[in-house]
Amino acid sequence: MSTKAANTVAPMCDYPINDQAPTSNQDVTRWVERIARLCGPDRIHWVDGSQEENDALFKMMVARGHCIKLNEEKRPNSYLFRSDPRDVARVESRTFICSVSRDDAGPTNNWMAPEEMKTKINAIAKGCMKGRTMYVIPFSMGPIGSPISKIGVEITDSPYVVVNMRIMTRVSGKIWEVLGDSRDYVRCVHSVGKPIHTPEDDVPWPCDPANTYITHFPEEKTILSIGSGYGGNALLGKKCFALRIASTIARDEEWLAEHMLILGVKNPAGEKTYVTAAFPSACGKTNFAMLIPPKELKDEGWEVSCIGDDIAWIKPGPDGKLRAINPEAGFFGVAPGTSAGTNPMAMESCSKDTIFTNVALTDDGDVWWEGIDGETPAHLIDWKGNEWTPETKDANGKPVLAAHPNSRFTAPARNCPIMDPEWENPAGVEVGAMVFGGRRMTTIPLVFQSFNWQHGVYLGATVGSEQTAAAEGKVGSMRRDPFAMLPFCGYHMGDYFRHWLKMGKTVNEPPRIFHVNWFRKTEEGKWLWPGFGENARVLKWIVQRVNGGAHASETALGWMPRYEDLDWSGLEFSREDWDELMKIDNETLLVQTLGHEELFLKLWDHMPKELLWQRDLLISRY
Ligand code: TSX
Ligand code: MN
Repeated sequence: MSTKAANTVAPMCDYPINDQAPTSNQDVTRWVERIARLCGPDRIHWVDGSQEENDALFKMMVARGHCIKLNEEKRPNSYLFRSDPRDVARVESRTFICSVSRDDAGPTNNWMAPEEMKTKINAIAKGCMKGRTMYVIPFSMGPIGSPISKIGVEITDSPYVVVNMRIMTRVSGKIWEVLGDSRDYVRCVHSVGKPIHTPEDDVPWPCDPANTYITHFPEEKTILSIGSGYGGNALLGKKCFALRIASTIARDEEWLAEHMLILGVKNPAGEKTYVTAAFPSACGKTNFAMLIPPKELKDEGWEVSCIGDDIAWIKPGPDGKLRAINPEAGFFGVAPGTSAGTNPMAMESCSKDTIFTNVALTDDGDVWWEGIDGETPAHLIDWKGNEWTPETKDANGKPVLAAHPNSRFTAPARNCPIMDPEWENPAGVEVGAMVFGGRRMTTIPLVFQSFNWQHGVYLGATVGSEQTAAAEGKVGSMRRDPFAMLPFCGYHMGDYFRHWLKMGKTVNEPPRIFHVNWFRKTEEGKWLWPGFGENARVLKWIVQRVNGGAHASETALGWMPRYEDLDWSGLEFSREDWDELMKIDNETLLVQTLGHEELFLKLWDHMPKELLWQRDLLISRY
């Protein structure tokens, strides 16, 4: 099926809504009919994921001035979108978990009673798609038909969402066959919240910041999002489904839906160990997911491959060991800071077939952002569509950024040269190690291993990161972000900790858990660790530990490598620097540990006592 006129129907819902439906699933068709009657789109388009359909959507968006086609020689099959300047990021203050019980959502989520929220949203959504096409997108999170995968259907009035979903998830008419008459799919409804009444309403990036709501109904596996067209607010398969809704499903079905990258490490003997890792934002998760080891380690036969850079669904396999899949099919990466130096594989991934949002445009029709390779061009069009030179200043005399700090590339995973051969294996890959980390300028050493699963869960529960200028919040202040899931857990964080503790018991040989910190500085403020590709040396020690092949010394924090336990070939790194990088200062650590209390107290009535005991044991070791 392609975008032929027969796929569309006449305005204002006085038309037969489901005459073109490619499925006879009545749960789907009745739901689509109900949403169409509420939102009043001019026509309905059942998305089939075909190339012709995709081409037609881009052609339409270019013609309407929604996006720019980039230079076909420099950036084949790629497009640039500029958002409304008010719609550039997820909005946590407008993100709600609407579970029946307020206690279920916990104190770290916004909550509203489901019926109250639906009444509120129905009022805003009435006629909100007037003048627009309503797209119905069938998609699979994970390989189509895999037992670990889950089906979603997103209704949206944003063609930008349709083309992004086609990269980030598996969008296909085949989904209807897999779904059959089942009601087991996640219902996602999205609208930019800006009907077209007059031609002036047809702006390139419609949105309604004053009436934006991103809402989740875990008991009904439903997501309602209105008012924003941006990333995590609108591409509902990602944070809303694969993390917030999936975390509640995982709690009930005894698996884990995590904000984790997945990578593979191959040793010279050809043995693969898979590692998952959770870091708060601005720690370089995508860079780590696609890391290129230094030449000397490559020459020894070490290889790193990528399974995913953001989300891991982790379930016990037939042998009781944990196996992970990447439910996504693409990367929605932050552009600024990405370069051949920091992440050559991401640069390769977005070299073609990519949607860019809020980056700058060069005179020759390519893209540019702060931190990309090469000289800064003398002239650009910035992310707001304004003329830009390196001298451009704002009203306060401050230099203007050409790309928004949260500007993005949406690139297909298949473009990444180091995708692991198993990345689409429906059975997933066996997880050998799990890594937690944060951006910690002081106190926390480069790497240590937990004593056991429960201690590892404590490490995950106490993850914290110091704020950079890029993030909101005071620079340098500590933000706790347990398991990097604080904004993405669809239920009470204390219950989530308990679920993790329980998984360690139900699983055969749980993965080993590690903590890393690439960001420690000297007292003079110099980076102690070169990071990036050199992190492969730490990865090597981690997988050797998993496979019983490396030494570690017991410390108060956990098992730590000695200088001689890391492979230093090709890197000059002195014993003195190592000692400073790995230094444990009991007095400072004690104060830090007391800082863990703040979050624990907030969650106190759901806090598993095991974690309080872990804290006491930790203190007793200082
Ligand atoms: O992504 C990063 N990683 C992980 C890479 C696999 N970043 C960037 C974070 C912002 C998204 C890092 N920044 C890392 C890191 O390991 N380390 C640092 C800190 C650092 C920055 C620059 C240098 C060294 C360390 N440069 C020089 O020393 C020359
Ligand atoms: Mn993420």
